[in-house]
Amino acid sequence: MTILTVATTPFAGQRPGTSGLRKKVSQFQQPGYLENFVQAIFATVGDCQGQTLVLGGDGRYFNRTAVQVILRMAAAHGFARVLVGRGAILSTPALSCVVRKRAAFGGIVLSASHNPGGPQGDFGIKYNVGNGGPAPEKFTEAIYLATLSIAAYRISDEPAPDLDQPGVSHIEQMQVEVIDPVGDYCALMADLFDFAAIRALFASGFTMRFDAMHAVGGPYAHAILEGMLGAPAGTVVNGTPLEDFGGHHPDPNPVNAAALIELMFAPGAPDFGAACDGDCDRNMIVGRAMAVTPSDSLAIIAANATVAPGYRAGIAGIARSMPTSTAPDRVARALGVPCFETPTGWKYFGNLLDAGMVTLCGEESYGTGSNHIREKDGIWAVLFWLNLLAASGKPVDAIVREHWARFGRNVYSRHDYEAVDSSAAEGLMAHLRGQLDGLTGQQQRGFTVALADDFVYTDPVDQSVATKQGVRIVMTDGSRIVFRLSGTGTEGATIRLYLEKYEADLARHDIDPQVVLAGLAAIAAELSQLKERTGREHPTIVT
Ligand code: VG1
Ligand code: CO
Repeated sequence: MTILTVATTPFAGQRPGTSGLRKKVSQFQQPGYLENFVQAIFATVGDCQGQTLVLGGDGRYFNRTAVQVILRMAAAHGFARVLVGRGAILSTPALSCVVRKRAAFGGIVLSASHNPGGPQGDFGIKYNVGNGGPAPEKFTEAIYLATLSIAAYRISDEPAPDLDQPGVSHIEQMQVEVIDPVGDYCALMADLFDFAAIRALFASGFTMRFDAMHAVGGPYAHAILEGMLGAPAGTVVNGTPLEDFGGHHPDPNPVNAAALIELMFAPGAPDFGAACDGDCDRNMIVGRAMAVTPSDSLAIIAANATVAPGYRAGIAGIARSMPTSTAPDRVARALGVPCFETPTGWKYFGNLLDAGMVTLCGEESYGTGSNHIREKDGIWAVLFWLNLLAASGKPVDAIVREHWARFGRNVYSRHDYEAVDSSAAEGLMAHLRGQLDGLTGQQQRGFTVALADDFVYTDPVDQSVATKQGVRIVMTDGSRIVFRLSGTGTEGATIRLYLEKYEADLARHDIDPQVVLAGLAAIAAELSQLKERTGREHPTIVT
């Protein structure tokens, strides 16, 4: 058959954000839109001849269509082999796992993660490099540059094979191998965690609810929790991936996973609750009447890392994104290991993990992971907690409270202002930046500003520099106010305001975080002219 060279013209705005290119499905459906971006990826990665690519997505609307197009384009670019998950499915962590295990050249993930799906929803595409992790920024910028000057893309005119049948077929000379999307991943999890102990825990009557939110985590949770670990059938709910996630945001936070929270806070709640997002790289951990703050979850995992067989030798270090609370820093100090502060987005953890400088990574946005792959990993975090519950014999809330008693509590909250007018949001950030020089030493509502800057990160491994990564105002007592604009939204701008206050006093650990953080929120609103500039009285989402 024939390899076609199709003339095309550039689309504006194909710059990858925090995690790949995310747009409305309708934008991706424009003729050539997906093709242009994929051509730009293949032009940037270098010689594809004879290479192996891994391909799959979170099952949302347009996933299959995109996989078929990418297969035909990969064949036209000389790839020898593409490993594609059955049904075009691979969770983000599973793709990372397969890239590493099969020593592939790279991978393409189709997902808009926690953003809603369906014809009216969002779609996304992201390139992962040979370490299994998201392409670093210099790479994504090169892809963007390529989209600006594109004149043609190459594609085979052969149809893509049936993606629901495991096995090998061909497009042109290229092998298409439809693989079991859960196999490699499940084997890796069984290596890292004490499955015998978790199995015994479930056998003893321990109860759990895992809410897969109709997203790609369902098949993984079914296979591992109800399959390998013997949790009773029905432990996993909403476990069949739907193209529109049942009309919900597949976002595991207390607002979007309200049904799980309601169950966990009601009388007769199961012992443990958890949820993952659209592509199963995020996790929410819930105990009886307690949702665990993601920053605390990272700190607790770090403090207890050695309970899991995969981490018995201890951890080399921790990395957290800048807006994530400093709770993990306290654990790192106690363990005598470094804690790195990176910009938002998992791509910044790759070098530290590859260099063996850190073992655990996390973000406040319900993302936790380790050096086992190069993406955050929702199921991994759930299994870590199960391993910890099995090893300690304690419930979630006791583990969290004991952690606070030992290290103090970093009271934390994120306020999101979604779909704000873009120029108003840019103006707010510029206004904040303009004040930074004069803030240090200023007193505000009982706090004294110790440091005010726009976060700049120099990668300790390759010395690459990322600038303008968020405005942070740090008080002398360690309290922090952080502002940044989201790089994953598809409508207007989303302003994220992150608030943190350290509370050593045990007696104050039960006060509502919003009450504890009210003073900092007021300072943030005043300094940024939030209400005046956005017209918003309240955040859209508080987590
Ligand atoms: C958000 C989170 C960030 C996360 C990113 C991708 O980015 O804040 O921590 O890495 O989503 O996660 P932003 O730029 O919107 O704040 V996922 O699960 O959407 O791939
Ligand atoms: Co995600």
